[in-house]
Amino acid sequence: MYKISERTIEKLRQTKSIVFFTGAGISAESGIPIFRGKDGIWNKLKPEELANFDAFMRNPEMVWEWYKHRKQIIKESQPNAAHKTIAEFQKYLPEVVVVTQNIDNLHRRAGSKIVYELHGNIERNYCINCHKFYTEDFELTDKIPTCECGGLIRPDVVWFGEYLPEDQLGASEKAAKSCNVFFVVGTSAVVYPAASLIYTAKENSAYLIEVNIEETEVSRLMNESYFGKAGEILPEFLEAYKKDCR
Ligand code: BV8
Ligand code: ZN
Repeated sequence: MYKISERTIEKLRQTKSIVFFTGAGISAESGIPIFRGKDGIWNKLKPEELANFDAFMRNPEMVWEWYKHRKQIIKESQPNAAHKTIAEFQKYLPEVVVVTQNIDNLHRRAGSKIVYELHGNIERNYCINCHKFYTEDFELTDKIPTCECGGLIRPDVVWFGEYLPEDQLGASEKAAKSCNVFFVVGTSAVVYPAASLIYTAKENSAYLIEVNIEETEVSRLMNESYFGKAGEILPEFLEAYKKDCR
């Protein structure tokens, strides 16, 4: 049981627009490994070796090996209570925006309607030559998926050194500027420009609430931090909201 503070309930009561800024930690309870920290996937493999275009051109087979592995895990995973709670908030508030760094599509699968994907979506793939898109059902059997035009097919995710999709980042910045409450859920907040949205929300004097199993480099910016699992804490916010604000 987590005690949600009176201040938080007061803020939720007054809010019209909430942004949930999420990272890999929100999908941890769905069985999807996080990136950093003791069980992070990047402990074993370095991002430089995998999540960047040069690595892909040097060794497409190895990079595809990693993404096929992650696609499999994501395919077998389900949205957890944290994703579902965020979707349920939509029943009570006029504007619930999800800004996610995750590529696992779990927010949409949980029922969230406004979802901005800053780093792409692993269920989408495209040819680097003719930009033909291949959705989830395309054959992953080949070691190196190749387009009918002969070009290499890559996952539609943002690698290090690549620009974020302008429309997603622009809409996320707009939401961070106009929301009353900005949740920061399950992110180490070390990747930019995604993490800069936290500062944008702060400058817009949104009420910042962090949900994480441990302190992060942005905990000092928060109005309140709740330490524990997102799948356990987020439902408590909704319970408190329904009890006090309905
Ligand atoms: C860019 C998609 C402009 C792929 C990802 C050199 C050249 C260019 C740029 C840079 C450079 N040096 C640095 C940069 C900037 C770089 C960056 O930020 N690097 C960092 C690491 C220092 N950024 C970029 O490159 C970006 N592009 O800047 O372009 C540009 C262009 C050209 C030239 C110059 C500039 C692109 C960044 C996007 C990279 N792609 N992913 C894929 O997923 O395969 S990043 C990757 O990290 C994921 O998207 C992930 O979501 C994201 C952030 O990590 P988190 O989500 O926070 O996950 P993490 O594991 O770190 O933390 C999990 C948290 O959850 C922890 O705090 C844990 O405590 C908590 N937790 C765990 N369990 C739970 C929990 N919390 C609650 N409940 C639980 N149960
Ligand atoms: Zn092609």
